[in-house]
Amino acid sequence: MSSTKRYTVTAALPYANGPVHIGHLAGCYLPADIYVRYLRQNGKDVKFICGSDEHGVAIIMKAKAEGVSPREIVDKYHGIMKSAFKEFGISFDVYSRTSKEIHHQTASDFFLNLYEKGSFEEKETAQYYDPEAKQFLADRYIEGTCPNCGFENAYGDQCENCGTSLSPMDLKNPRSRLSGAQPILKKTTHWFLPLDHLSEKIKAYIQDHKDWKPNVYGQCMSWLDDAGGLQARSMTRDLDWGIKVPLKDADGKVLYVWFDAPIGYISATKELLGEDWEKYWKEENTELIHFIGKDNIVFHCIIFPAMLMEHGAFILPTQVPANEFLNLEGKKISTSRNWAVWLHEYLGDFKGKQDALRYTLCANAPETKDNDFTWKDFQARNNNELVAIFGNLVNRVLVLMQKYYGGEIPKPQALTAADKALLEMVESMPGQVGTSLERFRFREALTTYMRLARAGNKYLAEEEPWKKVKTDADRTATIMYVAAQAVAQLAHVGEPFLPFTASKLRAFLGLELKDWSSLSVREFLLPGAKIEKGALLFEKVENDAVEAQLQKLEKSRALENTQPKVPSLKEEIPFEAFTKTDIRVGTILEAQAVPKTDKLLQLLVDIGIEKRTVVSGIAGHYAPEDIIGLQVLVLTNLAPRKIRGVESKGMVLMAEDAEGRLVFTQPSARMANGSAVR
Ligand code: B3M
Ligand code: ZN
Repeated sequence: MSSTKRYTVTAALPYANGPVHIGHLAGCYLPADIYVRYLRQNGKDVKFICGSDEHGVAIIMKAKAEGVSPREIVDKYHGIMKSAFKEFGISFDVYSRTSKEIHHQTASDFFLNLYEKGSFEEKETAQYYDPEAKQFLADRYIEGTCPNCGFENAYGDQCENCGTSLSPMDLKNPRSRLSGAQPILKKTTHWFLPLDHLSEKIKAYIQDHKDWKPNVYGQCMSWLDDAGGLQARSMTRDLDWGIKVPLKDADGKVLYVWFDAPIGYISATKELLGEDWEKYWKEENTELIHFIGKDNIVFHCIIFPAMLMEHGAFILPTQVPANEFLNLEGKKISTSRNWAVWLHEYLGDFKGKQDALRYTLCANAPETKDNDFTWKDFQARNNNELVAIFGNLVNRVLVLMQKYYGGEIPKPQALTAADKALLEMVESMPGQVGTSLERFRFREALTTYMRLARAGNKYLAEEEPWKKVKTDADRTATIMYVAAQAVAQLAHVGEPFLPFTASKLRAFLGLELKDWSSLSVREFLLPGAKIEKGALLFEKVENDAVEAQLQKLEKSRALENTQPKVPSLKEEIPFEAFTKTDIRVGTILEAQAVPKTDKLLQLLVDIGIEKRTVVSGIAGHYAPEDIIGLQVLVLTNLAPRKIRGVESKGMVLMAEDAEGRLVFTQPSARMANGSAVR
């Protein structure tokens, strides 16, 4: 075993069911790329691993929506994502895909390894099944209300609103996304990873990583401390798209996508390195670092480590720097509502401006809380920071250097306090930026970096070499020399953040890419060195470009508003079915909150024939004191139900809009209680 430290850095495998948008970039790909470029530049042995996640219900649903096969979907989006990442400068060493043979093999072997060890619990359980579509409803096939945050469109595996990982049984009001039908329960056999039995080990592992970002550590601990503790999780699914369960009698069953996807990191490493892959996954001196978004925390911090522990041959993740979410113009990014900035479209609309987006996304990275991307901010960051500060400094230095010295760095004379202060900043900046990066504080790192550009700009403005050149040749030479050192340092340390700009700038200055520890001021732009006159590094983003983007979003918003928001019609029923319902006019006599709930009111309703107790989920919409005396419609022959200990006989009929607002349905004139509705 060699003792050189290695880094295996992964970025979450994006589902190949749509193109990449800025939320993905800010969440994990950009910080991962900055981090990896930093390590590489500093001579570290690092492999940057990613690829498309091509299994799971997310893919099948998209295929259904587009009316094509899952295979066509993954081929299409894998291609789009791969080339967009590349053009944006995300410098993966490998961008693989989970439909590859090498991955199927690796994932099957992993499953069999655990199976043969007896790690799995084979269990027959009742699972949701769609009686109309005739299939089991795993993960994203099912939708319902999140038990954690109340979001109504949470998936069976996860709530995309609050990030909680779920299982279908956790959902309230479950419904099939295939047919809209109420699912029924049906028995099926699956293989479960007994997280419950592993929870002590997992807890010890997490507690060993108090250095993780607080949002990550906190989410893990709340998972572990959650009332029920960790639950065994099924690692297989009843689906026909995915990696076949490699066992006899497992027809129609595939590996759970969250079982196979993280193994995709391993398969991709194999694809990249051949036999050498093992060093990056098995040797203790390797740091395994997963860059992800917050919705993937539990899978990378608990489930995947549990799989690796059970397998036994692998190292465990040492860092999981997860970001929060990026919003767009104040609204949650949404693929289905086309509320997004798609990377491939940005690259088409803003040719050659990769660094402007990289800069804005890093400066606004949702590192500790959700953050917002706005086009106005993008424009301001580009025009007021990149153009007016960074670009201006570089341009002045290059132009004046040509003008005064034919592009040859002059020899400095005695240094003033201001010269020394700027040179000190030049010297100390890489170390400070590095410290921030090693703590995954990308915004802080970028701020420190830009501080040098600001200081250089200010220095030139104060020293005014363009005036001194007429009277004081020595002083002018010193100023220009000092300013050139700042520009050179920006070219070196800018590589991870602004790789396109940094490389252009290094070319103008005739500099090689260097290790940051060797960036001692008096070494890189020595007097006598020749530099080019260069060209502008950044262009302004004009108002009409921003307007065009805002209009694009406006179209999505308008489209959304024209789309029917009301629920689709239920299936036809015979007239007799309707005549069975007994709906009456009633008057609310009493109303009170049901204790320890925030949704329920207990009502006493006079329905003419008798007074009924009805429990109604309207507490969020009406205050009890406001509804006494109202006439309402009541379904009176509904079988009684006990709700939170209160027997409810009947149902008050409400109208509900797309936002979930509830209002009473009422007769349009006062009627005698007990009047029938027909
Ligand atoms: N494809 C989920 C996601 O895109 C998933 C990540 C897999 S990482 C192993 O949010
Ligand atoms: Zn939720």
